[in-house]
Amino acid sequence: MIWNETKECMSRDEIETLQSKRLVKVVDRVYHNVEYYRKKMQELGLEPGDIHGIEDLHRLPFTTYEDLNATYPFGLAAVPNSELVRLQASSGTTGKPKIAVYTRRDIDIWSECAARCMTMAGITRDDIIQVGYGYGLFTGGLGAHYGAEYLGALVIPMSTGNTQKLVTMMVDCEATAIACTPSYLLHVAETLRDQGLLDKIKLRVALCGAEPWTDNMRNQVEEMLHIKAHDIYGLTEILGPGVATDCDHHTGLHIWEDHFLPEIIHPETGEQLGDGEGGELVITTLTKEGMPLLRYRTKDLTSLDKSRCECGRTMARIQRFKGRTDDMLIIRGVNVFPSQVEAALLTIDGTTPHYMMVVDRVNNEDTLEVQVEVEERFFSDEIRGLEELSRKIAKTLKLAIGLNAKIKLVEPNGLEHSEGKTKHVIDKRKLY
Ligand code: DLL
Repeated sequence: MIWNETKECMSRDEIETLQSKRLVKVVDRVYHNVEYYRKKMQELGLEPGDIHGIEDLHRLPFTTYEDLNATYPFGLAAVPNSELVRLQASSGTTGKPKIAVYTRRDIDIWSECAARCMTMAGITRDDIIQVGYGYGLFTGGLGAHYGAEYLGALVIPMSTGNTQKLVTMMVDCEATAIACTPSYLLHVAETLRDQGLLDKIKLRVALCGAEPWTDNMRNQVEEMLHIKAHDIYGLTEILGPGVATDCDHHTGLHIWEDHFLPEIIHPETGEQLGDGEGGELVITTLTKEGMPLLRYRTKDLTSLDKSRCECGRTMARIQRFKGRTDDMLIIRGVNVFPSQVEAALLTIDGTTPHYMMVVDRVNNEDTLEVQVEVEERFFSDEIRGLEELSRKIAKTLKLAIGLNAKIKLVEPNGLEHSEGKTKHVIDKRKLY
């Protein structure tokens, strides 16, 4: 094991000294290895020697999604391709995914961070854990998988898409832990209940994240399944799952500050805000080799609590997320931007740019209906024309956003056309 509890309980001074040392190093590394950062720093009249520690953090440039897009795919890599061993990605606004690349050491640190989160949730090498996040470009599956293996737990790589198999194996293999999105866990719980299997499971802990959820949802799954459920946060650009998680006290998510330097800024002015003040979470990676990021703007709205937690840990706690500064939706754990739907619709002959995404939660599963205005001729045509168009739209959207959507075709002017900022999303999900 590379970590121990002492590290998680370092004094604030010790944490900040370590962060300062690592910040100086990472700034030097990106300045010399990433042309994009060198130029950004030069524009600000900065040289690596100007950054002495975390007190100088505010002088460094931000990194945004637009920077990732401008350097897509490998422009922010700080090592040659021969040193990279993995690429992961998640949706971006324009159809260009957000890419992250990792060296072998990055994968080791990621695994350690994910394993630390599992340890905080009480998962040990004696557990049998089902990973119910998607495997592939999405970081959830592989991130949780490597973390659990690092810990020494027995991993069942279920991935998503086959709930029946998941519940059958949960019973047969006596799984004691699960990692999946909270909404999927609720769906799994209902499936177990409907099949009369609730008293046949050995599950005792769940580690859920990738989407916002509430204490009410936590209570609901904990009561239904007689387990304890923990929250895990992360994002592709920074790592994947394993950036932060909550301890048994559930008073925020401890962020691994030895690897990630968090700040809260005012989303409009960019000004650094103090402990407890609400704003946008910004993270600087302190140890990443493949794609280190300076002051990455996560667009997640929250605040930080740096006081010592009742559990004894001193690493700052990310408070409940209040939303995002952009229009990204998370549907069944998949990140979706309305602009992706719009771009996909525009490739189909006969559609118009007027559409509405209706997101709901039925039986604890997210649903997506896309209402699209189509040209008049389809309505005067045979019904087959409409059906074909619906199928085509569903297929195109599945390719573009990775989700099955119910398609509802609407006659011209059937949707509200606003004169101001057009609304393209009705999100009926209640985070109760
Ligand atoms: O969702 C990584 C992950 C996988 C985290 C599995 C936890 C478990 P992305 O697909 O890049 O990465 O999406 C990142 O999802 O900026 C948040 O808006 C949201 N998000 C992630 N975890 C949480 C959470 C993964 N626990 C984006 N609570 C982030 C609320 C979350 N929102």
